[in-house]
Amino acid sequence: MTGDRTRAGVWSSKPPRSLDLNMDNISVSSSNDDETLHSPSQNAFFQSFPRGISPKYPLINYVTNKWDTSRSSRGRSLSTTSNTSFDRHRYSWMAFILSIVTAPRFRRYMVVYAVLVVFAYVGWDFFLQPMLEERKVIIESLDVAAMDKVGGWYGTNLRPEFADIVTMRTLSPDFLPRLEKSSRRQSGRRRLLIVGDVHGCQYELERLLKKVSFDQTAGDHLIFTGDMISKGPASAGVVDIARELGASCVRGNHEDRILLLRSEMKLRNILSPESVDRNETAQSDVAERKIARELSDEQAAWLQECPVMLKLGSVTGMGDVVVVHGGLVPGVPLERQELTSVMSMRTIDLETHVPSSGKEGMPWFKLFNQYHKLLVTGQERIDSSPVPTMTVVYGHDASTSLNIRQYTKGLDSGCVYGRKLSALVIEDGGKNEVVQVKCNEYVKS
Ligand SMILES: [Mn+2]
Repeated sequence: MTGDRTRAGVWSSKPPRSLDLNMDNISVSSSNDDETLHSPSQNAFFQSFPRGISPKYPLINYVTNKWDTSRSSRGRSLSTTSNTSFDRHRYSWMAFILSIVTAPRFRRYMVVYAVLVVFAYVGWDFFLQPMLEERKVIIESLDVAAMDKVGGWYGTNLRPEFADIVTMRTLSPDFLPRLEKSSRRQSGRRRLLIVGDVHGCQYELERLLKKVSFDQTAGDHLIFTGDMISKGPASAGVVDIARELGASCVRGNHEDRILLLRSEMKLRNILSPESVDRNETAQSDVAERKIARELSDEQAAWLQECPVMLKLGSVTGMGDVVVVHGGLVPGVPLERQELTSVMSMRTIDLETHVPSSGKEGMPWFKLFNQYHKLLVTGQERIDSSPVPTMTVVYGHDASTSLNIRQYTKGLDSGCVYGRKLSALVIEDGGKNEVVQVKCNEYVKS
């Protein structure tokens, strides 16, 4: 202590030159008087200290190493110690949390966890939960016990007879792919080429046939799922190709309308191009009348022979295959399906199973697939004999586009809207694949 005091005494009487420079550094913040700082006089030296402190000890004792983190060492007087311990305590907690948060690894993990949480939430809310919900309502809809509540399901009533519509045909078994994959030595293959809605896109149809190297003489057979005509540029041309290649077809809603319109126009003697109705240009079906006039009697007669339902028979790996344009109500025998709905259905009412061409509601193919899944699992519980399942190949639903499911194969991929023309190719041995070509946009969707 005495040594300290003596040294303090020495300094207070005459501070060395070098210390003068140190003083300069320490007192910058507390003094705004540069003149006095640089003066060698002792008064200036003492004035530069914070008030209340007399330099009894060497200056080094006043130096702390908290200059850049502790607030109390800067703004406040060194002698006020009552609050600093509390502040330091609080500070150490904040510093602790801050050090965790600012650690690079912690931040990295936080980002990873945040992303995982977001993914889990989105996955549940947008995919898993709606899927489970949908499955639940479909299974409830197929519950036989619910049938009585609405007085029975659709399809048990008699349908009206239409004289001018071919209801059903069965494809010749000669066209069906063989059970075994044909070897090269075997004469002729048997491929089935089922093409979705062409809508007069003749050029695209030609390109598709070329792409799959369609060869009628080698045993390939062509089937159309309906709506070969209307909307696009060359309805008659598409019918000509189909006739040339000996194709099979089903009646779509557009064939149905054009054929009905054409026979009505024929009855009224306004089918020839010269006999255009005076009021006709004001009517909404100008485009359809044009197509009706474009088709020759032979082309119309060929379309007239397209059935609403085409049974293909049993195809390896697909069970019984049926081609329609719109869809089928599950659980109703083909003979009792309502024809207009078969040509135009998109959705189905969950309570009554009444089909509709509207886009809002449960798509018919979801109910159809679930119905057949339940049929198969229910059968498995009783015995192990294979269940006669049915696969529907259809078109019509351009808004859902290509839609390949276990028991339903939707092939309308919106060719006329500039999307794609699709074909389901079934080979010997039952192997099947979808082949597509890109289309020009003929109609704005
Ligand atoms: Mn259609």
